[in-house]
Amino acid sequence: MGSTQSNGADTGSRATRAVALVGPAGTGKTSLAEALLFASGAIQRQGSVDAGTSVGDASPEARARRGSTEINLLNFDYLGDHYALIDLPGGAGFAADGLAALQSADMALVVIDPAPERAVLAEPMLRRLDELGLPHAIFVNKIETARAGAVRGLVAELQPMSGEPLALRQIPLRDGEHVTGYVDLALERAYLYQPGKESQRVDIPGEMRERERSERTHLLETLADFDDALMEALLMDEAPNPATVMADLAFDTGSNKVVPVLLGSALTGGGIHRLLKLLRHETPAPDAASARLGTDGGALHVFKVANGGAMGRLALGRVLGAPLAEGDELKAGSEAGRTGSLFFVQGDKTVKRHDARVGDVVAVAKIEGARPGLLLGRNGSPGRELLVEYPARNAALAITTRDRKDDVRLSGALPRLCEEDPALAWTQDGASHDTILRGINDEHLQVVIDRLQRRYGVPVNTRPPRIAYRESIRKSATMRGRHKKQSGGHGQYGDCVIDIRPLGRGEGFVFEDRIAGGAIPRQYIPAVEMGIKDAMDRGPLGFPVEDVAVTLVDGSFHAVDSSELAFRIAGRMAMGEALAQAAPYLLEPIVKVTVNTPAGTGSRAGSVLSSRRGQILGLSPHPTWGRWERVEALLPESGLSGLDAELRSLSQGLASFTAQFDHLAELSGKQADEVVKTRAAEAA
Ligand SMILES: Nc1nc2c(ncn2[C@@H]2O[C@H](COP(=O)(O)OP(=O)(O)OP(=O)(O)O)[C@@H](O)[C@H]2O)c(=O)[nH]1
Ligand SMILES: [Mg+2]
Repeated sequence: MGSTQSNGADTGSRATRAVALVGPAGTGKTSLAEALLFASGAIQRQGSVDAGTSVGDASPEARARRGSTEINLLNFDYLGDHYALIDLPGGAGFAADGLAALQSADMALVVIDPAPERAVLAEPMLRRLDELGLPHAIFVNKIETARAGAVRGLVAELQPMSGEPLALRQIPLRDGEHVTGYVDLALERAYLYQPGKESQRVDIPGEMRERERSERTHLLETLADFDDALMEALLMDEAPNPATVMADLAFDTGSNKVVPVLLGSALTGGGIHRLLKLLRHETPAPDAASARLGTDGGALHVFKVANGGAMGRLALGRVLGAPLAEGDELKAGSEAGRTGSLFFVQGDKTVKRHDARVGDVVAVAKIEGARPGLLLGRNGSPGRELLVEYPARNAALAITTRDRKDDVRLSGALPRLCEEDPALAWTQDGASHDTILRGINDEHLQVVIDRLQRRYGVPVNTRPPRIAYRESIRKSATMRGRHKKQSGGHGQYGDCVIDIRPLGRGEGFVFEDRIAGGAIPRQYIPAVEMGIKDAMDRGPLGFPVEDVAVTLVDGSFHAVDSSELAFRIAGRMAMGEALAQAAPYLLEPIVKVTVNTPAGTGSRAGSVLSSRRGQILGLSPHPTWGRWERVEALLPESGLSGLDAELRSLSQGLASFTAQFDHLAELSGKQADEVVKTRAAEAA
C-alpha cells in the first residue's frame, strides 16, 4: 500500500494534491478538515473546534476565538494518494493569512452555509477564484440544518456570483424536518448518511423522482455545453453513457469550466466520503498549477512565513515541478540559496523529512528573503514574484509597553510579526513617539496584541492613535518679537518684525525676507526663519500650523550681544504672538471612504457614515460583484474609529471599506473646542 506520513517520498503514488478550504467565517472549514482527516483514517478520533480538540486551530488565539486566526496545514492519505489541506481563516480580520496559497493550490473547496440568505457572503471568494482561474467546488456544509427548499434557493443565489455554471451534483433526501441523505444526480443513486461511515445505498424514493430527473437534466445540459457528443445524445433522447458523464464532470471541474456543488456535514460526517471521492477524481494534478504559474523546471511557491512555531522561522510553500530535497538549490532572481531543513506540518506539529514529493506542502528552514507570493526557481528556472492582493488596513492602534524595559523586545518582535502577517504594518509616529499598529480590523489587531504578549512576552497598553489635526489662520497680523538679556557678561539680543497672512488651502508655508538696509544682518535671517518654524510646530491651539505666509519686514541687532540663538528665539516669540492674533482655527483630516456592502445594506451603511459627520458622495451597485452595493463618502478621520465594527454589524460581518486621506477641512464649534481642550490637557 501507499506510504504513510512519516516514511518519505513515495514514487508509487500520484503527485500530492493541494486543496484549499475557503469561504465565509464560521461555515465549518476547520471542522471539515477534521472530518476529512478522520474519514481518511489520518486521525482516530474526530475532534471539534468548539471543544478545542481539533487538529487545526491549535494556537491559543484560535482556540480562544473558536475560529481560525491563521491558516492550518494538514495532510492525509486516501486510497494511496496524498492530499495537503490548506484551511484558510474566513474571518475578515484574518483574510490575508495564507491568501497567496490559492495561487498554487490545485483545487479550492468553498465551504458555505445552507441558508440561501447567507450565500452573498461567498461572493468575494468566488470572484477571487475566478480571477485566479483556480478550479473549485462548493461544499454546502451543515446540511443537516438545511430548511426545505434551501438547496434550490442557494443555487439560484450563487449562480450569478460565479463566472462558470454551477453543477449541482446532489439533492437532499429528507425525513420530515431532517436531511438524512442525498440523491447523486450523476449516478442516479440515493444514499442515506451513516454516522462515521460511508453512506448506505437505498432506492430513490418515488416522490423524489421528478425533482431528480429535472435536476439531472439540468446537470447534463450544463456538461453538454462542453461536450458535443453528449449534446447529441441528449438531443436524440439517448441515455448518456455513465462513464462519459463521470469523465466530463472530472474534466470540466478540473479545468474550471464548471463548479460542482456538493452537500454534507462536517459534524455528522454525512457526505464526507463522497467529497473525498470528488477530491480523488476531480482535483487536477499539480501540473495545472505549474502551468498557471508558468514554472518550467520547478519551483517552491512560498505562501507564508511563519515565526511562531518551535522551529523558528519557516517558509511555508508548495513544491512544484520536481521533488525537493534538503540542500537543493533555490533561485530568487539572480540570487541562489540552498534548501534548509524540510518539515511536514500537521496542525501545530512539524515532522522533519529529507525530501518532498511534487505537490507537497512543506515548511522550509533558512530561506532568506522568503515572502508570500515568491516563486523560488529550481533546475534553471530563475523564479519570480507573484502579486497578492491583500485587504485594506482599516484599523490602527497606538501601543506602548507597560514596562519601558520591554521596548527593545518590542522593536525586535514587531518586524517578525509583520513578516508573517502581510496585513499588519507598524510605524513610529515621529511627533508623538508612538508606535502605531495598522491592521485589517480591531479583531485582527487584538489577536496581534495577544501574540505579542504570548510569543514575545511583551504586554502593551493600547489606545486609539492621535488624529493629525492641524491649524491655520483667518486674518493677517503684524508682530514684533524681541529677545533681550543684558544682565552682566555676554548678553543676548535679537529683534524682528513680521507680517503674517493666510494662504490658500494646501499652499503650506512661504517665507519672504524684505529686510532693507541691514536692519538684521544676513547671517541671522535663517535663524529668524527657524524660530518662526519652531512656533509653527505647535500653534496657539496646540497643533502644527499650515498655509501661512510670513514676511520679515524689520528688526534690529546689537554688535556684541546678537547671535543666531537670540534671533531664533525672537522669531519664535514674534510668530507665536502673531498666530494668536490672527484668528487661528482648527483643521481636521477628511478621508474618502469607499464601502462595499451586500445589496440592500447600502443605505444603512450610508446612515452610519452620515451619523459620523460623513458627506455621502454616492450609493451605487458594485462595479463587478453582482449582489453588492458601493457607498462613497467624505468622512472626518475621527469618524473611522469603530466604523469597521459598525458596518460589519449591519451586513452579517461582510461590509468592508477603504479610506484614503483626501483633504483638510475647517472644524469649528463645540467639536473644535473639545479637540483643543483635550490637546491642552495632554500637554499639561
Ligand atoms: N450543525 C453543524 N455545525 C457545524 C458543522 N460544521 C461546523 N459546524 C460548527 O460551525 C462552527 C464553526 O466551525 P469552524 O470549523 O470553526 O468554521 P470555520 O469555517 O473554520 O471558521 P473560521 O475559521 O472562523 O472561518 C463551529 O461551532 C462548528 O461546530 C456542521 O456540519 N453542522
Ligand atoms: Mg477555521
